[in-house]
Amino acid sequence: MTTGSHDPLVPGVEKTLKLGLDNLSSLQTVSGSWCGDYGGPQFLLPMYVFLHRIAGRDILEYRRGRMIEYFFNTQNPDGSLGIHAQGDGCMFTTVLGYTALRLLGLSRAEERLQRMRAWILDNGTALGAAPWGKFMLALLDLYPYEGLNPILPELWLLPESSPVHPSRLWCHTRQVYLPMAWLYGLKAKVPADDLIRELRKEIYDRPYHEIRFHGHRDTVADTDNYKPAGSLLKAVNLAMLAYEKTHSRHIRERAMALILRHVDYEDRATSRANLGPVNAVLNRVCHCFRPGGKEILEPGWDMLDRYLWDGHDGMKMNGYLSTEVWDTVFSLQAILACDECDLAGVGSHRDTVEKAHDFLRENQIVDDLPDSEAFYRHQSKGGWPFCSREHGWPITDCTSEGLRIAMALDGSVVKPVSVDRMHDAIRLILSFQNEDGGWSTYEKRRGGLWLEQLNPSLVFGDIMVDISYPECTSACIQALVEARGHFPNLYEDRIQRAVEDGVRFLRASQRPDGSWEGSWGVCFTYGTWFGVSGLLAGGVPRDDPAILQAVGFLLARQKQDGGWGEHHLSCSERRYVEHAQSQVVMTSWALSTLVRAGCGDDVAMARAARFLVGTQSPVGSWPREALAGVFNRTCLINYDNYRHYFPVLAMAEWLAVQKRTSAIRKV
Ligand code: LAN
Repeated sequence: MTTGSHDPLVPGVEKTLKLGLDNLSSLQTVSGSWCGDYGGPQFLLPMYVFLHRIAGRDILEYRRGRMIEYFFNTQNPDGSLGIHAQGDGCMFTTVLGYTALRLLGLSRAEERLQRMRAWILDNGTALGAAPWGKFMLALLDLYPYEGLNPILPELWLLPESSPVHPSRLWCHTRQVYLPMAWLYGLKAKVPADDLIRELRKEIYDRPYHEIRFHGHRDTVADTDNYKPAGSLLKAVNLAMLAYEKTHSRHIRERAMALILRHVDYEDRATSRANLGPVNAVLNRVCHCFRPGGKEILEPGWDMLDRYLWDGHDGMKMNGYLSTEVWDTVFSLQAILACDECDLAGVGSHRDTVEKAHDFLRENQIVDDLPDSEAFYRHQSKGGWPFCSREHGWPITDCTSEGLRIAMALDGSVVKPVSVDRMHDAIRLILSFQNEDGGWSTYEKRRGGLWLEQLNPSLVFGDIMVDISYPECTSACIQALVEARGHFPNLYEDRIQRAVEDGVRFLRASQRPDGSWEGSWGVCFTYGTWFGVSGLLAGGVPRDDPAILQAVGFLLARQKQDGGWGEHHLSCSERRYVEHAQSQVVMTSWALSTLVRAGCGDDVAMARAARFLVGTQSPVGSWPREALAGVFNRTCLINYDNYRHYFPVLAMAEWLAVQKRTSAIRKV
């Protein structure tokens, strides 16, 4: 099989790329961004529905219908809901989903609900829901607070030097447990009505008043018990219980007031979007229960409703305010890669690129927050968020990808990102680096790894500390190296050192089989794409054993049809689990990795390219397949636009090499 310019594969790839580019371009929104379905986690929509019950706010008729459709479309044949839309039954999400459907107006007699309820009763009832599920039920008076392990507000009063002070936690965990602690302190619940009294009969197998809930604090269904409580967590829970029974009212009041200051700060700092969907709901639940809360709630509903997504399978709550910055940087990377192989990516899509670049420029965060230290916020100035500027939380890799695009288009767009702003981004990236050489997601690592033993969620893994990740580290290395080329002499020594340390982290996190474990995509295919790209950017030569081993890892997993397919169980089981079918997005990551690594196996790469050509639809897009995004080991999330830009990016990189080598051959 030849892959030179005479091979029919090259014109086939060219045609595929042109169509893919046009399709990508047609998906751009009026604001210049790309933005996609970000559903997957199944606990979010119920939380949205619960909040409406608590706040007494109606959900529009159209939305109600589409939400019901969503639950039904993602329901498993056995009646359950998974923790994510493609997962096996999970008590946490099935009980919340069932309750949400009842709140949305469905009758218990509805066949779908009967099946759901049968699953709940067969698998241990709501008593086995993971702690976040029980907490949400408690707010509706469907589970009493004495059946919960305490979430003490007083933790916020600990000295900041304490190793368990909340400021040491990963920001998502911190911001979720913040409103939870306040609501726990208040034992907040809405008065039960007839529907709630009926529900009490439906989600348990015994009369509610006969259940000794305090004996079920640690009851958890097998389906929900990914990270079982260890002896340290159990001991801490007992100690907190003892404290809860004897706590001083005065100290509690101080803690509660402090928490509300943090809640209000987070609302202000994010234009009421809040860091993520869970604290967006819970902060609002807090407002429902505080004096004068209605005035705080009222102006914020529009922002909350931006989390809703009316998708192909119904209406869901997205996992983030939007995916705009992230989708836009990768769409632009794909378009730019087409330039590299003379496919006139930018040239033929000038307007698209200008508008997208404008969007990115306008969505860089330009200021630090006032009083940020008191509220444990790292600097923000110069950063890019995952979604849009008003959200205000900068992320290490979003900042890096944003900066890379800004530098790549500097000089070719009408209004480039200013030099000062690019310098701000570089400084911010440098400030984020950890002592181990790697980069975390939002902040520098603040807590000890041992804190994971106190993970009270049980259903998620790795939520306690923002550790260094190969993905974030790779993106930061790539950005810093390109920054060194773009701004020679700027922070030269610091960048040099940062890159060297980053490379050291990547080397140390490579697994003996040559792969890297991804944390935010499925899984080893995703991680290895970043591991290899980061090492190469950091100056590691292509014949380095680390690169060769990574290439070997991928080649050994290519399927008969030329594609790669990794199952999401890889993420929870932490070993490569093959998916029965090849997946377009994973094949794109693998192909891009091999091309960048200068893999000697032309046949393998040609087969991968042929797979991508063959799976494209007539309009230039690729099919929706298994979910390829993940967080915290167990929960998948849909990056719907990955199938639109990653195949283009990978094939364009492949084609550029084909053209270069055939040009050399001609010479
Ligand atoms: C995200 C979304 C973006 C994502 C990337 C930038 C793509 C990644 O490279 C780093 C991690 C990050 C920032 C990320 C982390 C976990 C998030 C925030 C999410 C997957 C979106 C939703 C998820 C959040 C934790 C969901 C709420 C659940 C909890 C367990 C708190």
